[in-house]
Amino acid sequence: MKFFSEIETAEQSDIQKLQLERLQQSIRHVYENVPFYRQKFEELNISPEDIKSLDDVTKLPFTKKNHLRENYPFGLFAVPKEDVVRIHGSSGTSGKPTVVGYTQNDIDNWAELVARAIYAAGGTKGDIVHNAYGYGLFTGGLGIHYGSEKAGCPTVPISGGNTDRQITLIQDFGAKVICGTPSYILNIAEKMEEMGIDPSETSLEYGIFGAEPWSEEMRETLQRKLGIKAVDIYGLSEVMGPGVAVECHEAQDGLHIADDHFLIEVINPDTLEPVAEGEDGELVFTSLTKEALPIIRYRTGDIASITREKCACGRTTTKMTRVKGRIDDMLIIRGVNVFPSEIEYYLLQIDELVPQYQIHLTKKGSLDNVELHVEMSEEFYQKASSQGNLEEEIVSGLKKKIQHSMKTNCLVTMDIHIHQPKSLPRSEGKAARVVDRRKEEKVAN
Ligand code: DLL
Repeated sequence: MKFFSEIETAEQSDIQKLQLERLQQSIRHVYENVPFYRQKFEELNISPEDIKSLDDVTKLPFTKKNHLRENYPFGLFAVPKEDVVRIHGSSGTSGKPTVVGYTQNDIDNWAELVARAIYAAGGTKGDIVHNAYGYGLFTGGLGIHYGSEKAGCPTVPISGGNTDRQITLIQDFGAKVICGTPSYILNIAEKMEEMGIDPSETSLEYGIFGAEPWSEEMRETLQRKLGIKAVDIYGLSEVMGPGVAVECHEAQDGLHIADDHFLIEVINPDTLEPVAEGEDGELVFTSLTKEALPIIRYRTGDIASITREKCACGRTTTKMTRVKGRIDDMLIIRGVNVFPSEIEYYLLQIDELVPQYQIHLTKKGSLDNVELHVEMSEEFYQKASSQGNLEEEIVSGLKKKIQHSMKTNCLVTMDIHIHQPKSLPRSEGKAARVVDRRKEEKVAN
C-alpha cells in the first residue's frame, strides 16, 4: 500500500468541501466553549454564522503563543478535564510553558497523521521504527510513537541520548526507519564512524527528520552517510505535534499538509495580509478537527511558502516548502537579514568542515558582530598537522575560504573560529545553533 489514507489523493474540491464543514464546526466549538475566543469574536463583531466560505477565515482573530501563556495552563481548553487524555507542553526559553491537551479523538487523529507520514517516508506495516525523538512533554517522542504503532510498525521507544545504546539497538533489531532531529541523527552517524561502524551499512533505509530547521545540504549529508532516503516532517505542539506536514520519499520536494485537519494561510508578518502562492511568509494554521485545544489562525512564526500543484507521488494535498527559519530566528546583522539555515547551507558545501556549527552574536561597540564557530574534519586536521610549520597557514587559508563564502552568499562579514575535530557540543534533541549574547552584554554594560 502506497498511501495510508484515501483522503491524501482526494480531489481538491472534495477536500475543500470537507474543510468548510469542519471549519464551521470548529468555529462553533470555540465560540461555545472557550471564553477567550467568544470574547475575541464579540470584539470583532463576528459570530459563527458569518463563516460561509473558506476565505471567511480571514475575518477571524489570530492566536499567538502569548495567548496560550496568558491562559496557562488550561484556559484555552474547549472540553472538560474528564475528556482530556493527554497533556503536552513546550518549555520555550523563558517564562511559563505553553500547555496543550488532547481528547482520545485528538490522539487518534494525530496517530493517523503520523502513520500517513511513515508511509509517505517510505515505511510500511512491519518495518521496525527506531524513534530517537525525546519522550516527555515534547510532542516528538510520543507523537511519532502512537503513529508508528497505528501504521503497524514495531516501534522502538529509545528517545534521545545514550548514543552507544542507540547504535547497538539499531544493529541488533534491524530498524528500517529512523526518526529524530537531523542534528541528533548526525550525531549518531558520527558516533558510528568513531566506533568503526559504517553507518551506510546498517539496515536503515528511511529517515523522518524535523523539529528544527535544516538545509538541503544537511539532507544530502545525512542520506550519504547513512545510506537512506530522508524526508522532512513538520509540526508544532500548539497545532498538534509532528505530522502537520510531511514530505514524500518519491519527490522529496516540499511537505504535504494534512488539509483535512488543518487550514493553512501564509501571511506577511508585518501587514498580516495574505501573500501570493509561492511567496514566502509566516505560516498560520487553523485546526479543523481538534476537540481539546482547537486553535484559530495560529501564527507559527515559521517562514515558508505553499503550492497547490499536484505532486509526483500522486498526493493532492497542499504542499509547503521546508521551513526557512523562524521570524524570531532571523538574524538582522548590520541591516542584512540571514537565517541560520542559509548559513548552514553554504557551510556544508565546504569539504574541510563537518556539519557542526554555532553562531554567536555579540556587540562590538554599537555594531552587531557575528562569530561563526565551525569544526574541521578529522582528515583535514590530520593533513594540516602533518605539514609542520605550514599548519597555521593552511588553517588560515580555510578561514579565508569560509569568510569569503559567507560574505558572498550571505552578505555578512563574520569572525570565523575553526575548532578541532569533535570539539563543538553535539545535540541530543533540538540543536542550539544560535547563541545571542547581544542583550546580555547590554545588561552587563
Ligand atoms: O518540534 C514538533 C515536532 C516533533 C515536529 C518532531 C517534527 C518532529 P515544538 O517543540 O512545539 O514542536 O516546536 C515547534 O519547531 O514552530 C518550528 O519552528 C520548528 N520545527 C518543527 N518542525 C520543523 C521542521 C515540534 N521540519 C517548532 N523544519 C516549529 C523546521 C521545524 N522547523
